[in-house]
Formats: sequence, structure tokens, C-alpha cells
Amino acid sequence: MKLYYSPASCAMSAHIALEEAGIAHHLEKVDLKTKVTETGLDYYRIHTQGSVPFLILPDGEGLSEAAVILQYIAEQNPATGLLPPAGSRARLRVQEWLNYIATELHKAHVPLFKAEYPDAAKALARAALTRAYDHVAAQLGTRPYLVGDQFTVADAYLFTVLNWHAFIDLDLALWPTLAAYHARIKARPAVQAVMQKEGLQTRAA
Ligand SMILES: N[C@@H](CCC(=O)N[C@@H](CS)C(=O)NCC(=O)O)C(=O)O
Repeated sequence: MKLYYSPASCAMSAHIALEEAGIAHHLEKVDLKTKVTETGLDYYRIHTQGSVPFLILPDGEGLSEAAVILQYIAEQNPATGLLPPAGSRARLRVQEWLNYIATELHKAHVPLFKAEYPDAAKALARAALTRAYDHVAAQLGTRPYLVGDQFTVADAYLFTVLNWHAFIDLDLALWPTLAAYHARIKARPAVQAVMQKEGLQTRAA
């Protein structure tokens, strides 16, 4: 498999899942501004949407959408428990979280990342994110993971998105539950390995 990614982007969730699942993979970095890959290819010719993550499957087909890529990766190594068994209530809850993170949390960050958005849009995004963080913190409570007592791909995605707090100047300390969760997931060996490979700061904080 080959993962097209950009450091610290939402593709980091797929990178973490690959590492946690122990699946051999290649990485190719994409410059999201120029849409050129690290081997000099026009990324639009690989993935017409120009976004990451994009996973090349063993048969050469490409798969997009983080929430789907994560489930695909988890299913390649079910013994890891990255995705609970099909038909279980826990599987439903993981899928519920994946969809929530993709639609309510991930996308709510966008205005804060792009300079083109006016201040009013940024303020609205910040308010929406604050409500979303409140929701996630309340749901998480004192539990170590989003679903059950095991790390799942929903945690890989939530960690990736929470990790953006530093880039958008949102103080995670306002949510002690989320700050503790972020530090706990960051300390996982697979997450440390991913952050190192992506050239990010790895010290668990
Ligand atoms: N619908 C896609 C969206 C992925 C997405 O938004 N990726 C961002 C990085 S986190 C991206 O590549 N943006 C392209 C750009 O900024 O030009 C998914 O859920 O995987």
C-alpha cells in the first residue's frame, strides 16, 4: 500500500492506523500548495481532488476519504481491535465517531487554517469548534478511548484533529480531559513513530 500524505494533516490518522496495524506501506509526501508530490509528480493526476489522505490499494486502485480509509486499514488486521467486529454495537459507535469527526470536527477547522476566510467566518468557526470540543470532552469523560477500553481508528482520527490546536491557537488546556487524552495518545509508540516520520515534534506533552 502507498499513502499520499502531508505532515500533520488529516492523513496522519491513516498513517497512525497503518503503523498501529503493523501493515507495510510506502509514504509519498504531497505539497498541498503546489500539488506536487515529493517525487515530482502532478498530484492531480494521481488524485483528481488534490487532497490527502489517498491510499493506493495493493491492486493499484486508489481510495479516498479518511473515515473510509481508516476502516479499510483496520480490516486488514482485525486482531489489532482497531475496528470492533462487524455487527457489534461498538463498531456502530466507532463509525458514529468517524463520521462526527469528519463532518463536525475536521471541517470546522478549515476557516482557521486558510488566510482567505474573513475574521467573522473565523470567529464562527472558533465558536463551533469550542462547542464541538465541549461535546467530545463530555462524551469522553474519564474513559481512556472514545469507544470501549481499546484504541480504535476513531482515536487515530480524533488525535490527529486535536493535534491541530497548536496551529490554530486554541488552548487545549481549557479542556483538561482532551489535553490528557491528547498526551496519552501521543505517547503511544506507533504515534511517536508516525510523528517522527512526518518530521513533527514527538515529545509526549
Ligand atoms: N473529504 C476528504 C477531505 C480531506 C481533506 O480535507 N484533506 C486536506 C488535508 S487535512 C487536504 O488535502 N486539503 C487540500 C488542500 O488544502 O488543498 C476526507 O475526509 O478525507
